[in-house]
Amino acid sequence: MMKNREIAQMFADVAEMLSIRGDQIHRILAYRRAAESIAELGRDINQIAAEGKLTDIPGIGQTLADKIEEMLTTGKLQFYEKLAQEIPPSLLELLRVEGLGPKRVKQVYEVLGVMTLDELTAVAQQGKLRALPGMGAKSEAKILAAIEALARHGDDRTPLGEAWPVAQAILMELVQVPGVTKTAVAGSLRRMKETIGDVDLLVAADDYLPVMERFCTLDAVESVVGRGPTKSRIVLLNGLGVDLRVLPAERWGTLLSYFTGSKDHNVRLRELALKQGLSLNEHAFTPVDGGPEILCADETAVYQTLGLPYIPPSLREDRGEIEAAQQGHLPNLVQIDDIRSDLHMHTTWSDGKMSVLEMARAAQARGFQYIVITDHSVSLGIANGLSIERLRQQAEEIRAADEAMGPDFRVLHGTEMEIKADGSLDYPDEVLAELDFVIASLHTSLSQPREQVTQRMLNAINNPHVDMIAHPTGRLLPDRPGADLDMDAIMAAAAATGTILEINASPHRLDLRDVHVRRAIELDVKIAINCDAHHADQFDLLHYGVATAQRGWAEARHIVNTWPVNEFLAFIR
Ligand code: DGT
Ligand code: CA
Ligand code: CA
Ligand code: ZN
Repeated sequence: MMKNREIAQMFADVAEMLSIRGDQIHRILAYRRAAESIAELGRDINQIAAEGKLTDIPGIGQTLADKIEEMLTTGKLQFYEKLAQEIPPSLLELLRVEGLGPKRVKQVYEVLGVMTLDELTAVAQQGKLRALPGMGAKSEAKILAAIEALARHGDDRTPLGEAWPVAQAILMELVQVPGVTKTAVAGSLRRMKETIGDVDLLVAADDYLPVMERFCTLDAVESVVGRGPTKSRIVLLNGLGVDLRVLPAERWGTLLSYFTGSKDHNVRLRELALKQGLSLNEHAFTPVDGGPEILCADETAVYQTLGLPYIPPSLREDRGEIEAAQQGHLPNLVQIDDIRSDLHMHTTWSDGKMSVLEMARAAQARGFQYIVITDHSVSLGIANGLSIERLRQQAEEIRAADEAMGPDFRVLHGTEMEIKADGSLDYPDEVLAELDFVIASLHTSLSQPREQVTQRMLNAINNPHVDMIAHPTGRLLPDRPGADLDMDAIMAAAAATGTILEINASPHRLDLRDVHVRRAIELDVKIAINCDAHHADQFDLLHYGVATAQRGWAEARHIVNTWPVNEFLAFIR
């Protein structure tokens, strides 16, 4: 029986094969859309088919529904088999190489007979790629570098922002099982790491069986990998693995601490315990020379037993937090309620979905005291970037909105200005001088060599009108690595000029990343946490940005949008 993921994969492969063959774009998009909507289904597609409701799935018409039926009944798709005789499926792995589009893949296949990644590496190393029309030694070297990058980054971790809502939804189900007293997310997800290997969930209950039964029969389960009385593991239809443990509530503290990790942090805790003659595991502390167990009902009790203050999960990476706790120097981490504003958002003036006033009202409703409207600049044509003339028209609308919102809320006028490929900025200085706040960012030519792309960024930082750099590296999780910036040089320049660096809270960015946040703080670079909202709903992403700041040991004082508006305005002026 074929599963959701396999059917989605089949359609995704068909889409890519059609793109290599050079089919019409709308046909390719139809298969791609079908693949996505099947991958996101919360139910087994076999059930939907049994109910005769395949065409209710978004993007599935009768033709595709017939193909799904064919796969569900025969386990095969004839259309795919026929296509595979023309376009070998092994070519699809070549498409994962950055910079290698379908046309180029077709060319290396037809001219050089290349069918696999290994063969592509070989012909590139032999210098045969550069001989193709439209290629040269430079593009050949780029492709070799991209193949290496693929080998480095090509693991299958899930972005935090995809795993988080899934975990919350499962806990919502488990908390309703009779007898359940506590539920929690653990593992890397509780530590809010940017990518997640698998989801770890914990439940406290006196009666384990109903919890396991509910867990293993969730709608989104593809398969049950292991099922026991206290622990089970499932794989969801979207491919994500989920571990669940159940224990009685009086052991909650050691259980939660153990499964929150990280492994390295746990090793340090066990060493500290042993120094006191205690062995520590997920069940309890046990005196090495015999004696009764010490049970911990919460994590504070675990740390207390070790003579430590509570250490927040986002710090538990063995990056100095144990020493800081011993010395009483743990940071007083920034919290979501400390945030008073968002400095980076888009409206219908460029590629946003709501008006200036709608964004302002939504921001006020969530407790913000000021916002900056920062639509795209002219050269980002695909995002409907603003010409100088439209930017000035927008200034009037923003002044009106500021007035309409009354004295307790400020609407400021800014821009998210492109740093162009040649390093120049998209608006002249005299236009920037008219704005309250200027963001500069890279959206194009991210793959320039390190020196060139770093210099571009330095040009922006050194411009006296530029207040902030948005999503500095431009990386996209899980697998676009972003610009190869010299971050030390960037941070030194930001510190020297008082330029703010952003933590973009969008879970596909989380850029600055945690380790860069930590470094920025050491260098006294100021940081902002922004949602880059294109719709007011995206203010909900703020917690991912705050978590990233916490993982970088940030306190509220380091984050400019925790400051009152006057303090913020004084800083940027
Ligand atoms: P992930 O899933 O790769 O994103 O990372 P984690 O940290 O969620 O790791 P995972 O799922 O393998 O295990 C969850 C937690 O359980 C981990 O953070 C610490 C604990 N744990 C698992 N295996 C070991 C182990 O062998 N030794 C110790 N000390 N702790 C472990
Ligand atoms: Ca995990
Ligand atoms: Ca796990
Ligand atoms: Zn933006």
